[in-house]
Amino acid sequence: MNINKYHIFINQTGYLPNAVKTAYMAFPAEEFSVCDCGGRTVLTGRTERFGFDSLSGDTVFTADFSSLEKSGKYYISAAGKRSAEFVISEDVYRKNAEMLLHAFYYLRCGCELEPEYAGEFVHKKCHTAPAAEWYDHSVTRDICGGWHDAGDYGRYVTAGAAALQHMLLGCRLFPERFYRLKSNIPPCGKLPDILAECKVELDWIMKMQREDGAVYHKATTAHHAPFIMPEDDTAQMYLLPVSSMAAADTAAVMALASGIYREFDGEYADKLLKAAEKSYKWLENNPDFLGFDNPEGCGTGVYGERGDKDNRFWAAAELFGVTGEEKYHRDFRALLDEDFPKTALGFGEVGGMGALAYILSAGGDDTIKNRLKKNFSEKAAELKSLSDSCGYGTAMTGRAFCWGSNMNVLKSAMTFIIAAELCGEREYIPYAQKQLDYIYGANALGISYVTGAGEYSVKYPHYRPADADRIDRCHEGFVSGGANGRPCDEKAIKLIPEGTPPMKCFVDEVECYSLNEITIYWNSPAVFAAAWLSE
Ligand code: 9MR
Ligand code: ZN
Repeated sequence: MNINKYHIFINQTGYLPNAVKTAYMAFPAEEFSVCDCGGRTVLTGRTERFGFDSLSGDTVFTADFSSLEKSGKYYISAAGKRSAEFVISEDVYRKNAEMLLHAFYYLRCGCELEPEYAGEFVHKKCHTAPAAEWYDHSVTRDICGGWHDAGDYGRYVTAGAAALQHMLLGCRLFPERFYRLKSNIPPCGKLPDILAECKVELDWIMKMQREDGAVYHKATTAHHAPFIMPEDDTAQMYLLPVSSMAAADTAAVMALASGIYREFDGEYADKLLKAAEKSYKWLENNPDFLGFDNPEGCGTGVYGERGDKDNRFWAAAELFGVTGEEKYHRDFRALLDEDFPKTALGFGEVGGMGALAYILSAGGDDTIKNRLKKNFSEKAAELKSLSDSCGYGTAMTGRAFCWGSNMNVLKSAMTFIIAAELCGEREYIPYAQKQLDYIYGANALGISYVTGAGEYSVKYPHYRPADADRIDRCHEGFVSGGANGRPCDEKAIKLIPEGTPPMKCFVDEVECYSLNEITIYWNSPAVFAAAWLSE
């Protein structure tokens, strides 16, 4: 059991010296003090009564200790209760970002994880056998590589493309911050670590691309493996049917990547661009939506979508950005007034990714660019008012506490950063940081949702190797899915009493996949936000 002995909730990994710093408590206290770890009081202040917060069911009091800027290790106390320890330091977020990035190494498939890079969390080569098409087993392919998606060992193209987009967008916008991240992974030519890690997934997606440019939606066994190590999961691997979302996301992310890798490796950049054009050609020849649902007998993740217009929009925007060709511009404009959110940065909704690609393109129409930026401004304003009306400062509605709610928190952080950087609205910077504070422990349960980050952090994520490796602890750097007001796995339903406020619908239990799983696209927006805050 993972029990919190603290009652004052803070970002347990710490704060940048000049950051806004808030501690939260769900008990009345008039005064608080900040102590250094020798127990000396370094700051005292009065708390503020926030009042009732409906997302947590708490009456919240806050303590603002922003004026403390001196580097060091501290804790907070009030009314005889205290917080976990935290630091104030210039490099907290660089470290956080590196830890989050290194988690992707543990998810690598098809290769051995070596002690030099994985410490004790090694495993042998996994999932190396060729995969067979679901409907025609005589068609087989080598699709070795990529990242395991999550707690399961499936590999899904649209999920991979979203995770790549978050990290590659960061590289595109803030190359210095992202390229200096060190992740302790095998070196790969001259590539910065983040690009070396992303190349693993890019190479795999290229293997999922058919000769005609169509892309298999996913590669999984028929059902999720039991809790065994990946190398012991030797059931037949299948290639599930192609989808137009997979083709469009492939075109988009390959085009985005080709622009980024060109600086380091022209040949690889050409290969990426060819792959992008090939899938785009397939999309042109196949204008109708080709969705995905599991065929009978397949029980792994679906990643279905109700349309592909936003995926095609993203693909056209990235290809326009990297080639400047008018035909992509025309396709992009033709989709502009379609009804899908133009700020969405998810794995199912990718309209925001298309908007960003267009905003960042060298050509393009300024009127359209301004309109797309305005959408992000408006979205940030909406999120700011949610954050202001939440006792714990998180930009969430009750509904947003769904399976993988932490992705919603982290996407809000991304939106605040985008509004600050691309629309010049610097007032959103503290709001971006507050979302990370929530993730790292400033929430109603006082838990840090990143494994190994902070004294009271998630220890038992739903992640097969963590349970199967016989090592007592999980390695660090995984973002847990987080609180879910509509838990749907058996154990969570049993453990979470009916009527629990959404922010408190969480338990750190390995069986609870609808609360405590991990995935690549929950880590990736965290890498984006943490790396951005690293400077
Ligand atoms: O992250 C997905 C979540 O938003 C959905 O509600 C859920 C149910 O469809 O599926 C999640 O994705 C899972 C995927 O299907 C398989 N790999 C693990 C993913 C994370 O739980
Ligand atoms: Zn594997």
